[in-house]
Amino acid sequence: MMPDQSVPEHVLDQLRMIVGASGLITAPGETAGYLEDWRRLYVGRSFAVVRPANTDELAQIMRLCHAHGIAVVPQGGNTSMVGGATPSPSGTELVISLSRMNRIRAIDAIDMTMTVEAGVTLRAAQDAATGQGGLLPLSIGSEGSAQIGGVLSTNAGGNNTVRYGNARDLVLGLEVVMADGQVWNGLRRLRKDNTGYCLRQLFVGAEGTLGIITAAVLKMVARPRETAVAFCAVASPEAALSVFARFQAHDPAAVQAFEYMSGLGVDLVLRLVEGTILPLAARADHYVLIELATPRPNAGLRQSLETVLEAAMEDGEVIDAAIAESDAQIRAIWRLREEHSEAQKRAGASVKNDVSVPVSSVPALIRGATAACAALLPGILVVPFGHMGDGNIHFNLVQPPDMAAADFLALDHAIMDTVAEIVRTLDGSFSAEHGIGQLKPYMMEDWRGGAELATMQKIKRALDPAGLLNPGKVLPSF
Ligand code: 2HG
Ligand code: ZN
Repeated sequence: MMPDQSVPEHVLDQLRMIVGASGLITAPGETAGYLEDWRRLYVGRSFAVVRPANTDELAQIMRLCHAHGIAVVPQGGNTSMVGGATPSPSGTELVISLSRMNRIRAIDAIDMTMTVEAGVTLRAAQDAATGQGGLLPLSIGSEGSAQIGGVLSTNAGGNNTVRYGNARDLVLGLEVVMADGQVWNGLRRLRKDNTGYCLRQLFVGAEGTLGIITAAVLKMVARPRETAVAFCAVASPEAALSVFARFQAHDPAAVQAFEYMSGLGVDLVLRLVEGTILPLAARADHYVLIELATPRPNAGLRQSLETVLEAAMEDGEVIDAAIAESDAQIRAIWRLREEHSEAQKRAGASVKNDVSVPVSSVPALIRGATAACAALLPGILVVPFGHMGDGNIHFNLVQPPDMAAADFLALDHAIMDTVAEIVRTLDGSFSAEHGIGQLKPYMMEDWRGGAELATMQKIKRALDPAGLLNPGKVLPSF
């Protein structure tokens, strides 16, 4: 692709001067990977991808873009589920990749904090925390590629929300480059700091529409001394909830993850992802994965697992259970859960509903939405799974095998609306952890309209009056 005519050549020259020749990518062969989302729902265009090496370079880039009215699309690991980091097809937006800003600036085992740049992958940040005897308690399927800037900009949730909250609960400080190139250095490491509006929480979850996060101070927690993991076939969604309640009652501080999987979803993983095995004698329609962990010494977690599961078996809630005997078995059990996205991608077109309801309503969600989707399209594969312990279920639907993918995807809004209707009756949310991106702004008016959306629009106008930051994402208009 030739550079877009609306971008003067001298702007490209100035960008090159800021980041050096290797920091600016314009060759179509090399930009392609930045222009398509992980799900392959969107293919955008861009005249260039710029890769700043530090905050100062990014500030200069934003000053230049501000002066010329050039819109930008910040991008981290490009793992968005909602097209949040993909430019529009206009070709006029500059993609800013944060991946070169990948330094761990500081780590403090007394403060239990780490200061990391936006381009550090979540896994690298986790490893650094582990290296200091701590734990960065955020775990998501894409953690090998997802970068801290994107993780915070989307307020990622993941598997440990039940215990530690979402990404925003781990943020003590932020450094942000604003739309006009100003830098806000809010990299404070304070546990208490009541000094006016909590600005950092504005940028967390804003999907790069209010400013670009360049670094963050994250909280670490004590690393577990013991971990115990079980994979169980359960009799029903209600039984799954009851098992969760049993573990919460037994030792709420030890529940590190409580994940639900449908039988059909696990079938897909076993069929389509090599090296996965079911650790139980027979398949079932519903499964849960329980992880207990604690920094307490000699906590006897394995015994806790056995005690609670035996009682649940006696009451007919748990049909069969496998308790991991080694780290390898823990990893094998987690693979059955973490390969769900990949297996569903391999099974054909899918529609994702990243929804949440109060934890107590998860069974009603699973039952209600399963029946409604089956009625909408007979043969549809209903494969819900996810973070039952925090009420966030990925109510995903995979195309019937004999249907054309395009025909199935033409029904995406009908399917999403069908699930949303059930979610609404259960006082839930239409986007629990993946955000809004460009897939869901059309739902904002309906779900967040009135004072809430109007306030968001005012904030957007105040911080980015020219609409240069990640246009078309989150808000339907501003
Ligand atoms: C997960 O929990 C991710 O694995 C992805 O949030 C969910 O693929 C999905 O829908
Ligand atoms: Zn998830």
